[in-house]
Order: sequence, then C-alpha cells, then structure tokens
Amino acid sequence: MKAGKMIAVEAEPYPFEFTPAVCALLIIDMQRDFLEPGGFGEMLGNDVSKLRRTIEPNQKLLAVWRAKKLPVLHTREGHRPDLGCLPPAKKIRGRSLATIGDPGPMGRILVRGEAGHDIIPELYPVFGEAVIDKPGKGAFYATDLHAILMNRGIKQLIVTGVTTEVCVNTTVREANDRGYDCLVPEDCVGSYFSDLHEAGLKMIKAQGGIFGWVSHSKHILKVLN
Ligand code: C5J
Repeated sequence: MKAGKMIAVEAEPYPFEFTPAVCALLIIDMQRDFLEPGGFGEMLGNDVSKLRRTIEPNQKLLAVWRAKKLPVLHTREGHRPDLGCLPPAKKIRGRSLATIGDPGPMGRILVRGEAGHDIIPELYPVFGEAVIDKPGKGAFYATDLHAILMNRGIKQLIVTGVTTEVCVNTTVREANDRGYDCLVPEDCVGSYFSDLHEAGLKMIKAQGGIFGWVSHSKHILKVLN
C-alpha cells in the first residue's frame, strides 16, 4: 500500500475510494461507562455485549492504522467537573434517578477525569493520537476537531465506535456537511438496540450515500494489507 495512492474498498452504496495519507481513523466514545460490565450503560439496563462485540474489530483496524502510521483520533463524550458545559436540558433528559454529573459505578457519570469517562484499555490512545473531549453527540460541536483535521490535511474519515445511531451518526452527518467523505465499517460500530443500529447504517448509505458509505472492516483490511 502506498499512503498517497487512491484505493477502493468494497462498500455500499458503491466502492469507497480513499487515499490513506489523508484518511483518519476516528474512533467515537469507546468509553468504559458505555462498554464495561458494571458501568453506567449497564446500570441503565443495557446489554453491553452489543457494544463489546465492536472491540476486537476496532483493535484490528487500529493496529493496521498505527502500523502504517496513518492518523488516528479518539473522542470521549463528557463534561467539565463543574458541569459548565452541560446544558440543563441534557442534565435532566431521561428522568433517570442518576444523571450526568451524579455519582455512578465508575465515578461521576460522564465527567472528564472520572474512570468511567475514560477510553477502554483495549483501545487506549497512544502518544500522538488526538483525544477530542466533546460535550455533545457530534464530535465537531464545541470541539477543535475540524481545525485539527484541516491542519493535518485530512479529507476522509473512517468512523467507528458507539453508538451507531447516536454519536456515530451525528458525527458522520456533521463531517459530511463539512466536506469529509466518511466510511463506516458496520462491525466496528454498535448500539444497545439492534433495530436502531441497522437503521443508523441504512440512513448513512441511503440515497446514493447521502451521508457516507458503509462497509465491513475485512474489506478495509484487505486493501490495506
Ligand atoms: C453515544 C450516547 N456515544 N448514546 N452516546 O452515542 O448517549
């Protein structure tokens, strides 16, 4: 593989043509509170195995991206300890007994610096990989992600992580509006809800790829190796 040469990956609705040198792997919110047994997600009654199945394919993709010295970025959803960036509407949404900022099983829920807010050890960032702390669902809202990508000349994104229909979908839409091509490998994204996962993928690739492309990590690995 030559990083500056365009390659095509099998994808829907049609092959995704990308140039590795300008294509970043953007891993969304693979955080302990969403994925680990005993975390906030499970405390709410969710089956975390639906998200955990994404860990291994993400590890494989990340290993190749790192080996080829291609750009990697990670995001974390969460808020400042003083909750200054937490909209009151988000704080009370869901009418749950425990909400953002309250004590949870792994520290204060979705608060930066707390154990549950951090990225799972299996996909922990290494030196040189940007970690974007985002207060919203989309990775572009109220962050410096767009500036970082532009400064590094990145034009295309492989978007993975959780959850398919929430933070992954919102980020892909935001990226699309800013001119990035996005490819989503379906085995590397997950949701607590199978029907919403499927719908989230369908919405991305519908209408000729209205927000982007959907593929499988095996197709990406095939062309990169
Ligand atoms: C993410 C959420 N990361 N579902 N957050 O999707 O609230």
